[in-house]
Amino acid sequence: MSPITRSVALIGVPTDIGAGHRGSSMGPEALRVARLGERLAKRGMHVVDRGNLSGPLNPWQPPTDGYRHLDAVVAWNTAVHEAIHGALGEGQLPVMLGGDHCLAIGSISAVARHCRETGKKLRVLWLDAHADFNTSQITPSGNIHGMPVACLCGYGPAALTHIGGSVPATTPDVFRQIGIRSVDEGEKRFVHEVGLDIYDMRYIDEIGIKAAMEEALAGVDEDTHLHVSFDVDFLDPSIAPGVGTTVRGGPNYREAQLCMEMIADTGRVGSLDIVELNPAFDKRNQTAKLAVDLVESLFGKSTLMR
Ligand code: NNH
Ligand code: MN
Ligand code: MN
Ligand code: MN
Repeated sequence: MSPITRSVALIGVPTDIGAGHRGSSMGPEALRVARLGERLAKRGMHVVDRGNLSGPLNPWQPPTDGYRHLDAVVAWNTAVHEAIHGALGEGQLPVMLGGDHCLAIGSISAVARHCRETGKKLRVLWLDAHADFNTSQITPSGNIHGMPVACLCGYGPAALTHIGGSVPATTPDVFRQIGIRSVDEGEKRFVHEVGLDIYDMRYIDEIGIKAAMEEALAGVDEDTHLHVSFDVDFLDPSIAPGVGTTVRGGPNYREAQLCMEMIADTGRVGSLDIVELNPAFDKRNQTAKLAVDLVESLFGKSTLMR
């Protein structure tokens, strides 16, 4: 029942191949330096650090046909898909240490495949300042870390939408996006068209994080596999400066902590991405330490005295 007895696999993916700034390739090591593994082990989890996946270096080229580094993004995500699917098959709870958010194409397609094989219902909590629902037609940047949710829903280049076999890997209704406050023009129209369930910061400010999380978690039951895709730029930049794309007006520490605690309370977390952490923008690894602290809450560390 409780994730506390679970075996956790840490899978490092040291690349910034889909991002618009260099440096998220250093994310896995920053999380290790912040003692992610030790902290989860202290919570009673059996932690296996599987080291890092490998893939092509970042050639730092401009976009072609609306995509930057498409071939290399495919290579990294193929490796991610296999590693995450393998860990799930062994009964482990995979924690992907990114890396930029394009890698969620590989991780979530693997989780979706695992859910099809085991008959579980998938729910993805997408914690992010951004909706990541761009396509090559509407992207302002060509950066594929702005496209993973669209790719997972079948909108994207075949080489990415086909990772994991079934196309689309998943559907918009499995997603709940939380903390959103920066969506591009064309992207905004597209998320409305497909009906993505977005708990934007305006909504959270109006109804509060508690009510928003209750809505986002409604319907989660014992047959649900919860995947949390934690883009560290979800957090307000005043507490989390170590990301490439800061957006003001994000959740503060207490809101983020309650969010994580409420997810933990479901007992259904089955996989996690920690992405977009960028030590090149950080000071004294404070953002990695904060991310580790919040991931402890996600795995059951509670401030509750009752
Ligand atoms: N929406 C922008 C783009 O597509 C920025 C995406 N950046 C992110 N996403 N960090 O989470 O280029
Ligand atoms: Mn399998
Ligand atoms: Mn993102
Ligand atoms: Mn983001």
